[in-house]
Amino acid sequence: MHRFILALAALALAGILSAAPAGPAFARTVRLGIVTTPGSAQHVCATAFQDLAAQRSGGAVEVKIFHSGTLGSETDILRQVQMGAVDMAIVTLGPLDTFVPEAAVVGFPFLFASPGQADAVLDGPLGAEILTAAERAGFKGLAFSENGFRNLTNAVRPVHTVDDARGLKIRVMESALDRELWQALGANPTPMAWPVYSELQQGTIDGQENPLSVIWLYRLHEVQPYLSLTGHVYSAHIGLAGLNWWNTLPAAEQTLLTGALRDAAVAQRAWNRAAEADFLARLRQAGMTVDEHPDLESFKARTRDLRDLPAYANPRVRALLDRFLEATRPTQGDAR
Ligand code: EAX
Repeated sequence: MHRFILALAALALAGILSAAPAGPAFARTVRLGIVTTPGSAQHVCATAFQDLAAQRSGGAVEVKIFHSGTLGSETDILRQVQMGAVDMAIVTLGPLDTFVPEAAVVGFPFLFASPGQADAVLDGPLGAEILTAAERAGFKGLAFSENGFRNLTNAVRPVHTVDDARGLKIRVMESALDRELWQALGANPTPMAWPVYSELQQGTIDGQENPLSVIWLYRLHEVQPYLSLTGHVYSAHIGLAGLNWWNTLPAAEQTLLTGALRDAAVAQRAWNRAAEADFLARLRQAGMTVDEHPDLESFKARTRDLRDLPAYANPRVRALLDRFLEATRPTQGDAR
């Protein structure tokens, strides 16, 4: 009997060892799409994922990153993942709301008071509901990494209060919510795929909004003199896979990829936050006029009834929004 148990233990150990990096049982190339260039927040997460997946599979999993618009816009990338032409993607949550209306919940203005609160909610059961909702559109939602809090830039005038943004032609993501939001704020939103440097340069649009890392990386300071640290929306990235493709993977590979992507996301968020002050300093040095303390109350006053926007009209989405608002409610009365 003893010997039998020992033999079983030895077998189990051998099993563990054979799953260890020394002896990969499978080889796979995973095609992953992002719209942005090397150095971007998406790319930092993608390369961390690539490294972890290779390490943990003993080199069996090779993640191939398609970046810099080679697959088209984020909307195009999502379509390709849905159809199985690309296996995985890391995209901004904004464009996902066309496919998965629940995604619009995260883009509610002034929802999260801090990055830590965003992590707690998105890594918890509420975030998991968005990942699950993505399955209805043919995506396996896996992890949230981040773009960061979005800030407004423009070429016309300094924006201190919401009224200063009135009538500005602002490029927004291809997202129903963002168009509705900027309309409600009194601007003139124009949905466009990223990037938009030449449109800004030519004056087709007056402004845009993005985290500081994006503004710096895409050299928007060259064509946008004014930056207001509005931080109006927390912009999450989502790492996802095509559901049909995902379902063909053995459970062990699914676990490996999920763990690698989640750990990559945690590392990427830390990187992104540590880098932000540096990006602000660079943008200032490059000559941007920065309003560090715009009148956010004026923006918030306009955003109170945003729960009634069409982007939240679906009762399922509205109910989820209310739970997100409840989970992030400021302790001192409801500032929203
Ligand atoms: O990730 O489209 C956007 O504004 C995104 O934030 C951009 O692709 C950078």
